Amino acid sequence: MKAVAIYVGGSTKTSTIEGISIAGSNSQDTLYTPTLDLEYVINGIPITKKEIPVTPNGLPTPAVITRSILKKLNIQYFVVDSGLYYKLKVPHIKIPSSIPGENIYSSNAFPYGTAKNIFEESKLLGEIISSKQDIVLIGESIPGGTTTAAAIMEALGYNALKFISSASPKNPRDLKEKVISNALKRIDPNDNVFSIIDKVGDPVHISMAGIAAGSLKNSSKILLAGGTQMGAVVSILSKLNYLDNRIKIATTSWIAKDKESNIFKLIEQIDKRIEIIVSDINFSDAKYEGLKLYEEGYVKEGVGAGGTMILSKYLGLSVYEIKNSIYEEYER
Ligand code: AAM
Repeated sequence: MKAVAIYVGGSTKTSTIEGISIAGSNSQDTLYTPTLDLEYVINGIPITKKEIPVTPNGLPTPAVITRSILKKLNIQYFVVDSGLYYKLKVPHIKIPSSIPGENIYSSNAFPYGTAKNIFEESKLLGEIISSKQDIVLIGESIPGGTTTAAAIMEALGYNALKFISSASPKNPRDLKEKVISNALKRIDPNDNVFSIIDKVGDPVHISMAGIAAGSLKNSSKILLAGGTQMGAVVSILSKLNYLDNRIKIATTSWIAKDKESNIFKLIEQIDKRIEIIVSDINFSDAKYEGLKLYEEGYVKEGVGAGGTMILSKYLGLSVYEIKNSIYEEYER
């Protein structure tokens, strides 16, 4: 079984709204997080700032899980800039038309036409990277992504706000509702999938949808590696008629058991047949407080952590080996 993994990072200025995201040590730092996440995946140490992204209470990014496992696997992996606010200082793939998304509370995410270009370019990328690969894994890092994902889904006609997750154990749902309801005022009946993303979306979910659509050309399994945000990717694919049973969601146990969100109810509205694969890794026996807190709903998912753990099992790693590699990396 041959697999390739690709991690897409991008920014939405929505993440700088005070209190909306803890994927960064403060609201302005959320714009650094995806860049540092992807630099860390490739280089082991972020370069743009020499620090691993942390939440305000000091919990490290789930990229720690992703990198520790990738080091043990014999597969190729790439990172993608789809609208990062800070440029990557490691080798990467750039989606040419991608730009950071504006704050959707107050303005459209992009100039008209941007989302379509991001989708088409990402689809080409999917066609290329999936060549000779059985499995394509697509992960994400976009602070504020749960908010823009919910806005995309609501604009496409689904109930997302009440099911969407958060990097925080205390989901700031009222704030999200305020942002999303203001954003949705700009939607009109003539909008299509792409103009909806231009208005209330972000550069990452549309890129993931494009890569998944392109990967259908070659691969038998496409793992959308993420939590409730994958609802936005699947709903985009569904509306564009690309949904296929080879496209699956791969997530963590912390998302699956989250009391503040419901990935199953979120996804079944789009299509009951979409498979959600849940990792069986838990950190209840971890020595490190930062990992133990995942069990209490902090962080939960990101940078393809759940999907990467699931992929590593397909490729032969045992639960023991997976956990050990995460604990080793954490100690480092
Ligand atoms: C990415 N980097 C992260 C992180 N994520 N570092 C720490 N914690 C996380 N959860 P929200 O919408 O609440 O900001 O959650 C989405 C973000 O959380 C995404 O960037 C995702 O990859 C994850």
